[in-house]
Order: sequence, then structure tokens, then C-alpha cells
Amino acid sequence: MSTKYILRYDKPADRTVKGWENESLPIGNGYQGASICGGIDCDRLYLNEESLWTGGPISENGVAQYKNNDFLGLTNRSGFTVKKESIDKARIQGLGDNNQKIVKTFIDEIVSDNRKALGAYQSFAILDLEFSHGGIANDYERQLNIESAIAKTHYRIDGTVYNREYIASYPKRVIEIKIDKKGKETLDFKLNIIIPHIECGEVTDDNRTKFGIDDYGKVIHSRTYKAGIFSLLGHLRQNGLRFALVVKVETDGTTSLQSDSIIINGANKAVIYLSMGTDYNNDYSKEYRTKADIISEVRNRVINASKQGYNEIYKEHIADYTAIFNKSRLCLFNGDTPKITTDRLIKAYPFTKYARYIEELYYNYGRYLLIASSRKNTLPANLQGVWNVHQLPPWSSDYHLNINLQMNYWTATRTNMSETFIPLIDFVEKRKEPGRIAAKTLFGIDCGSNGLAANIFGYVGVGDPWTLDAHGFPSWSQSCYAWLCHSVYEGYLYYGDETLLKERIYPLLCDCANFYSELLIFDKKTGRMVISPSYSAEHGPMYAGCTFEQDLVWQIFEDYLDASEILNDKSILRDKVCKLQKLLNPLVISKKTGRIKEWYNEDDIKIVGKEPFHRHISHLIGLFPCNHIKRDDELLIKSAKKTLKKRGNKGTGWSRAFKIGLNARLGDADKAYKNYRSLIAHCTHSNLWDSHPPFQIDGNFGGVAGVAEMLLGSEKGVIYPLPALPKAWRNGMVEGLNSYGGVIVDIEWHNNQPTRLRIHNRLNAEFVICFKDFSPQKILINKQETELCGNNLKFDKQSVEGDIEIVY
Ligand code: FUC
Repeated sequence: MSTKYILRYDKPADRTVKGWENESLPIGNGYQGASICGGIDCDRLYLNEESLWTGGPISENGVAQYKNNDFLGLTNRSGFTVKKESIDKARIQGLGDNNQKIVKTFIDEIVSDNRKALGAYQSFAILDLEFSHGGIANDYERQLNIESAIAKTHYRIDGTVYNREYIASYPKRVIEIKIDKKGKETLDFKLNIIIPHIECGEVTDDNRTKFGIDDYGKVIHSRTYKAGIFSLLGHLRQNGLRFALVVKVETDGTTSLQSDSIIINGANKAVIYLSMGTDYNNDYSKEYRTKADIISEVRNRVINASKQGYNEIYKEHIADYTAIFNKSRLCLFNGDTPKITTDRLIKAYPFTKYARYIEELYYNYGRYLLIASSRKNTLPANLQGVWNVHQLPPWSSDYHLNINLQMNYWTATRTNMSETFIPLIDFVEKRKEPGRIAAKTLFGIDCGSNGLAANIFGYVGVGDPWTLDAHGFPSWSQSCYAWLCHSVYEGYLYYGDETLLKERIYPLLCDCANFYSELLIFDKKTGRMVISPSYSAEHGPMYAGCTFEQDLVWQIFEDYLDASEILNDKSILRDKVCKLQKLLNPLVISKKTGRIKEWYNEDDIKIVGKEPFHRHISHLIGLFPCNHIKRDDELLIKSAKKTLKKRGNKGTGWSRAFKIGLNARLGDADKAYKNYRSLIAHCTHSNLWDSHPPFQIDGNFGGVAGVAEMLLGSEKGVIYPLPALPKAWRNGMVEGLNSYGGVIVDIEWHNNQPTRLRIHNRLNAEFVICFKDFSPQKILINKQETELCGNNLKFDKQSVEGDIEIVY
């Protein structure tokens, strides 16, 4: 097994929240996660299950109950359902230029600061393995091999060597720990399951009331230990969601139970099988509960796993994981793999001879994290993937829809991991019904959705917990649904699966386009159809038709029209959307500054300047990740360059990741690289988790996608190899990048020039390969010289399968 990409450390992670965030090593099977501290006297694993959330339908006697849909977040500060008249009022006010009026309407009638409905992703349990051999050891190492998704802890005490190996198996939905030793001492340890009730993030008085934090505790119904199996059943006090955890230990030593701890004595080896579950069901019509006997479900998983045995599960796990992970490969570094620990490598970055190695490692680590937190039938990766120690995590560890969730999936498409993408489609589909209810309530429209913060219970509300930005404006966005559906459409653009398009993606595009076609209103002053009031995430005032919201609507109309043509759907919505799209006029270059305007009326009203370096650069989403601004549109590209330059290079983790992609689309290799470098150097914990700060996983995923964009660009029917290859990456190779049309491309380069492309045109797409900055003299396809030459090479479907060699 390859050992190139191993995160290694010579000290355990601290058993504190800080230690968890900075040093623990995450494993996950999409459903469940464990963050491993790897201690000597006490090895701690923080355990998570993706559906353990407060919020949603509230509980009465432990049973989930609907109460006027208020769990969807449609109530205002007075506790009443927001009235359509209030929204109508704000929409009309948006057409004027008195922001104070809109703010007043929002605060008095629309937004809520009741955070109970949104809830928060919860820590599940702590597993402590307490060894009786003390805490002083030699040859200590803990590691995470991201090529096999296996973590290990190793040390020696006197003559005895101790090894532990940790796996999160997706096929078995179980976490396994194998413990053994070599030497004369026996293995004697205590296994404790701790259910944290009160470990909280920032519990201020404000949060206490708004989140109802005092109700957040877990109620334990039973802990049993029968036939070597420990089972725990409980529910969350706030919403009655039931949860179960089951552990089985197999060992050649003895086992017994001593006040809730399993005691293992005199062993040479032990295997722990562990699984968790809840009675959550992602279905609005079923009150988000399965009503299943979860303890039996979870127990069966553990029993099945233990029947199969560790070695078989290990093999199955490696096959399952590598089938996805090996789809893409990046080589920038060509020396020996460093022996230095990862925390030191990160600290020394970029001033180390291993800089290229770390850049490779970061790329692969992001892909590892996505496979570990998002698989078929799981929920999508949330703000922290699937890992969390808090009761009140930052931003609830929710699904933020004004960039964060979308960013999580840029990696799935661009690095060809369709297996990790499906949860995004499921999630958007499952929000259709609550979204419709919200749209009906707020706008009187019978489809579509909105909302900025989402939970797993269909929260779609305007009462986002982060209601006011730093300048007192309500954080609200009507275009999040458009962005979500565009991200879903990217699934078709990159994987090219027409059945998926027809059966699942297109119905969402229709719903979304239909919604916006009803939502837009005519602004006489500007002659445009606009979103009103609109809000450029997450700063500035609220006026009609800011670029962010207009351009997202433009994009979703474009996607819908594109897809309807592919599927030959001649519905009347097409004509309507076609006409409306022409009246959006989203991208306007300021005559004063030459930049793309963020607000349509910014030249007339002095509204720019409050946060000129704001982390969101929402007026450039048409450049990336959307594709409204084409690479050959000189005017818009020039203006976008100015816009990005003005916004500056600083930002939170995800913001720097966003800027990699934006610069890559502009062909600015060195700026793209600078952002990648600063993402790793300034926004990365020792365990390589992205730091917003605090830990937020979108930066990891956005960083990977940014690198993919630097190495391969695509628009419809055009592939751009190496659109932004930085000088620092002189020689290298990338495999398995995905482009529009499902064309998979491998590229090699030497002295910053491409030397070879390998094309896997799985779906017989026709396309042009555009070497923007390179002029090849001779092209060989499968070693045969061709007549093709020049910068734009058009390939029909016969000529594209195989190796393309480029001679300069
Ligand atoms: C958006 C960002 C914040 C943060 C939050 C989760 O609102 O503006 O920086 O990432 O999402």
C-alpha cells in the first residue's frame, strides 16, 4: 500500500476542544465520523452521526410534532407567521432608495431571532480507551493514511509495542478499532462511552435564550450490556430525536462491565465494532422521523460487521474507498516523501523544500474529507463535514446556502467523484416541499424555495439566526435556491449523465426557473426585471437587483433553457424564461470605476466602501463557479480582473479558496497560486482542516476545486488545459480531472508547458481543446501524427479517445 500521503504526528492530540480542532485526525463513512486523539494512557475518539441535530419539529413527550410549520423558520420576532403583505411591502420598498424603511419592515415584521427551529448539529459521544500502562512511551507516532483511509497509533512502553488501527467502513456503516500489542505485557483497558450533555461552544446569554440551549441536553433511556454488546438508547430533549449507539468488543482477553465501562483484561488483541444511528428520516411528510426500532438497526450493523471480521472489512473498506480516491492524482513534487511530521511541515510552509509535497497533500486531503463525509444515502457534508464536538457549533454547523454548501461540492464535480455528489441532489429534492410552503406563505408562489441557512429538517425560513450583518442589514437572500440548483446542474455538466438529468436534475431546474419567473418584479426606474429587495452576500444595503441575485437568476434560467433543449422539452415556461432572462441585465460595468458593479445603482448612491474587502465577492459568481462571464469576453474579463484586484487577497479560509477559482478563470496563474499558498499557510490547522477561523470545511473543498480549475478549465464544448499554471509548478502531472461533457483529462507538463494530454471521452462528446497560452507545433494522437495544429484543436468523437502528445 502506498505511503505517500500520510499525515503523521509524534504527539497525541490534546483532549480539549482546541486539540480536537487543531490536531485530531478525522475518519468517516459519510454517515458517521470519528476524530481521533491517539492518546497513550487515554485514547479519545469524538464520535458523530450526521443526523443528530436539534431543531425541526419540536418534541412533546419525546414525540416529534408539527406546530404550524414554525419549525420551517417562517415566524417573525413576535412569533407570528410572516405575512405575504409584509414581504410585498419590503419588495416595493426595495425599488426605492430608502434603506431604513426596508430594515424597519424586516425587523418589525419579517425576521426572527428565534434560533430554536434551526437547531444545531450535535456532538454524539466520546469514546475513551483508558489503558493501564501509564502515559509515557517511546517511538510514538499517530497517523492518517489518506490513500487507504486508515488511521493508526503506535508506541512502545519498555519492551511492549502497542498498535491501534481505525477504520470507518462505508459498506458496513460501522467504525472499527483494532488494538494489538507485541511484547510481554498484556492489554488491559477500560472502554468508556461518554455522552456529552453540556459541552458547548460559545454559550452566551444571548444564545441561551435564542437557541433554547438549556433544552439541548440528551436524555438517556437505557444502557445495557448483554452477550458482550453494549447498547445505549436516548433522545434529544429539545426535539425528541432518538439516538442509539452500540459497541461490541471482540478479544482474546476477558471482558466485563463495571459501572458503564467495559473492562478488557489480559488480552493480546481486541477489535471494537461501533455504530450509531437516529430515528431521523429526511422526509417532510413523515415528520422527519422513521419511527423505526433504531437500537435493533444499529445493533444488527455491529453484529454483521463482527461476523464478517476485521480483516474482511478492512479489505472491503480499501476497495470501496480507493475506487473513488484513485480517480484523480496530482504530482507536483518529485523527491522522497518527507519523514517530518505534518504539523512541522505546515508550520514551515511555504519556506520548505516540501512545499510542492504539501500542495499535493492538501489536494488529496480535501478529496479524502469529501469521501469521508458524503456518500450515496448520506446527508451532504455540512459546515464541518461530519465532525463536531460542540453542542452549539459555529453557525450551528449547518448548511449555509450563500456559498458554503455549494463550495463543498465543487470538488466532487471537478475531480470526478460522482459517488460523493448524490447527497447534494437528495438534499435539494427533499427541500422542495418545505420550500414550496415557504414560497406560498411568503410570496404566494406555489413552487421554489429560499432561505440562507438550512438544517436537516427543511428549515427554509427568513428568520435566519444571523439576521443582521455588521451594518444592521438583514441577512437574507432570495437567490440561494438558484445557486443550489446551479450546483446540482453542475452534476450534469460534469458527469454528463442524461438519465440523471432527466429524472432528477431537470425537475429541480423547472421548479427553480418557474419560481424565479414568478418572483421577479418590474423596476420602472431601470427597465429591468429584478429580485427585490436583494442583498449582496453579506454586506451592503438592500436594493432591488444587486448583481449577485440577478446573476444567479440569469444563470438558473440559462441552465434551465440549456437542459430543456437537451431534453427537447418545449414547455411554455421556456418562452417566458427566455423573455425574462433578457430583462435581467445582471452584469454592468461601472463607468466610474471600470469594475463590475456590485449594486446596480452604486454609481448614483454612495453605497460602496463600508466593507470594500468583504470576503464574499458575490458579484463575480458569473465568472466562477458559474459561467456567465466567458473566457473570451475581453471586456468583462478585464473588468472582473479589476473587481477582484480591488477586493484584495485577504479573507477567511473559504474566501481564499474562492479566489483561487476566480483567478484561475481569469488565467491569472500566479494570483491563483498565491491564494492557494495563503490558504495553506494562514488558514490551515495542523490536521489540515480549514480554518475560517474556526474550523470550517468549505475551504478544504474549495481549495481542491481551485487547484482543479487552475489545471483544467471547461466551458460548453471547450476544454482549456492548464489555464492557470503557476511558475512554481514547473513540472508536474494531474490525472482524472473532469470537464464539461464528462470528458476526463490527464495532463503532463514540463518547464511550464503541456507535453501530453490523455483524454477519456466516455460519452463521445465533441469539443475543442483550447491552448490559450500555448502554441503546439505538432499533435500526435496515439502516436500518429495529425494534421491538427494551432491553438484551437477541434476533435470529433473518433479522434479523441487516447493519448494526445504535444510537441513544441
Ligand atoms: C457565510 C459566511 C461566513 C461563514 C458562514 C458559515 O455566511 O459569510 O463567513 O462562512 O457562512
